[in-house]
Amino acid sequence: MFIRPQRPWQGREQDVTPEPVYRQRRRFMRDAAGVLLTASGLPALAGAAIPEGRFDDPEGPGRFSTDEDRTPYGDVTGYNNFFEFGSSKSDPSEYAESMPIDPWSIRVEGEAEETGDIPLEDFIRPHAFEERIYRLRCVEGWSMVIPWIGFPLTDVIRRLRPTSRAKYVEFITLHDPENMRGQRRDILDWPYVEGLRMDEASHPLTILAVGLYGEALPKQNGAPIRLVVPWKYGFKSIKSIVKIRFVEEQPTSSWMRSAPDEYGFYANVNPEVSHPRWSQRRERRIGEFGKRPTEKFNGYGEWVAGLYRGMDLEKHF
Ligand SMILES: Nc1nc2c(c(=O)[nH]1)N[C@H]1C(S)=C(S)[C@@H](COP(=O)(O)O)O[C@H]1N2
Ligand SMILES: [Mo]
Repeated sequence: MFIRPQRPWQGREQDVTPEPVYRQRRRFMRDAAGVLLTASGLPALAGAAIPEGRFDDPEGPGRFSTDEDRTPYGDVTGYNNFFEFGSSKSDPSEYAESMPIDPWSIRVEGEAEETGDIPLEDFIRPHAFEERIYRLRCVEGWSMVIPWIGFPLTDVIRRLRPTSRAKYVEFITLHDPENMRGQRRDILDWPYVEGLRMDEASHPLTILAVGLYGEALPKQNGAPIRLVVPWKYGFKSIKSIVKIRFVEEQPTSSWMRSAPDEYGFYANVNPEVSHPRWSQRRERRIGEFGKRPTEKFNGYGEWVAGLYRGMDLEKHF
C-alpha cells in the first residue's frame, strides 16, 4: 500500500475525512494506481496497490517538513484556487474531473541539452518519492499544511542539463478550454505561466508533487504533476504542468501580466510588504478560528533567505 505507516504526529485519516469521501478516495487510489505503477517502472497490475516503498520515504518526512497539524483532507481538496475551472474556491473540486490527464507528457524546451516531449512515466520514473509536509500560504490571506508526495525539482534539472545560458525556468499549465471551463473566460491570459530563477528552482525545498496524503494528486490540486515552492505565495506553485522551458530572460507570469502592481515575479511570503489591497501580516489557517501572524518566507527563512541577500524585497516583491 502506498499509504504510509502512521507516525505519532499524524492523525488517522479516518479521523479527518468523512466516511463517504474516504471510500471514494480508496476507489480513486486504485484508479490512479495503474498510472503510478507504470511510472515506477514496475509491472502494471491493474487495480493493484503501489508496492511498499514506492510512495514511501525511508528517511521519513525529512528535515524540511513541519510537524504542525495537517489541514484536513476535505479542505485540501475542497477549497482550492485553480482558475482554469473558475474563480470560486469550490469550482476546482466541482469541475476539475473533466481535465484529461492520461496520457500526459511534458515538453522540455530552451536552454538545455535534453529537450523534447517526455511522457510523464519517463519523466518521473528516475526519481525517488518523498513526503514533504509544507505550509502553503495564499496571497489572499489563508494557509494550509499539506503532506505532499514528490521529488526535488533540482533532480529533474540535473537530468535535463541546462546550458550556462539558462537563468530562469518557466512552467506552463495545460491549455484545454473545452475541458477546463474557466479558460473560456478571460480571468487570466491562458495558459497559466509561472517561473523561478535558476537558484530558486534548484533549491532543495522546491519540489514537483505527484501526490498528497499518500495518494495520487487529485485533479483540483494539479494532477498529474505540479510545482510546490513553500516559501512563496501559493500562486507560484503552478498546477498541471505540460511545459518546462529553460530561458535567459525572466519569464512574465500570468499574475504579473494581469496585475503587475499586485503580483511580482518573486512573490516571497513577506508580512512586511503589503499587497496594494490588503496587509500580509496575518493569515487564517484553514480549519482554524482567528488569525495567526504570517512569517517571513513562510517560516522557511533559515533555508532560503540567503537566496535574496542584497536584494530590496520591497522592490522585488
Ligand atoms: N495552473 C494553475 N496553478 C495554480 C493556480 C491556478 O489558478 N492555476 N492557483 C495557484 C494558487 S493562487 C494557489 S493558492 C495554489 C493552491 O493550491 P491547492 O489548491 O493545491 O491548495 O495553486 C496555485 N497554482
Ligand atoms: Mo493563492
